[in-house]
Amino acid sequence: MGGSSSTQVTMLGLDSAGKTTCLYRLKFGQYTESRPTVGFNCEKIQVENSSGKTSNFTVWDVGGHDKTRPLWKSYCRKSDGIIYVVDSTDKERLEEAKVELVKILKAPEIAGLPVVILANKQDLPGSLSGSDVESVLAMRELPTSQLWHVEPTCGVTGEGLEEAVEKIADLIEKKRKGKRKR
Ligand code: G3D
Ligand code: MG
Repeated sequence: MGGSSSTQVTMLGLDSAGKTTCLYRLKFGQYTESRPTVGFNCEKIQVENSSGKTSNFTVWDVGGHDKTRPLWKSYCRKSDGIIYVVDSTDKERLEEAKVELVKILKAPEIAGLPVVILANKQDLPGSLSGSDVESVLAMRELPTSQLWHVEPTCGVTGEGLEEAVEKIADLIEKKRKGKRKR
């Protein structure tokens, strides 16, 4: 652990789930941000923790009519894990988020990557709890080989975000160890 190792994490979710807000809250260690000047929503941030381990986050909006799909898929090929952000207050769009998640996890570029779901906007009244989000997204119906975790978060206060980043790092490590054993 630590040293010069770095992980690539792709953050995905429907627009307005809170990806950008969460990213801006992830300020531990060094924090640099760049917004490509291209005409679609892609952000990259590098986060360095106290032990010098860096995590590179690339963030994309996903959705039914998303023309950038081939692009984010090719990013996922270089990724070690996925963070998938949902708006826990928007019950209708949680259905859409589920459909997209199932598609994403089936894509050959992504199949087998660990995923952490951010059940975001926990501060708002009427938001579904982490375990309710887990049921709506039918996480337990995913293949048993899929590593996943649901973390309740608030992008505004930052609650749950460090835990989520630690969790994705854990799952990535678990996946690597599992591969080595085989
Ligand atoms: P996106 O990058 O996934 O598209 P954004 O989403 O980060 O732009 O967030 C969309 C809106 O949701 C923003 O509000 C943002 O402030 C709000 N938001 C994000 N996370 C949370 C949260 O945890 N709690 C609350 N209450 N709001 C959140 P606006 O009003 O700017 O559209
Ligand atoms: Mg955004």
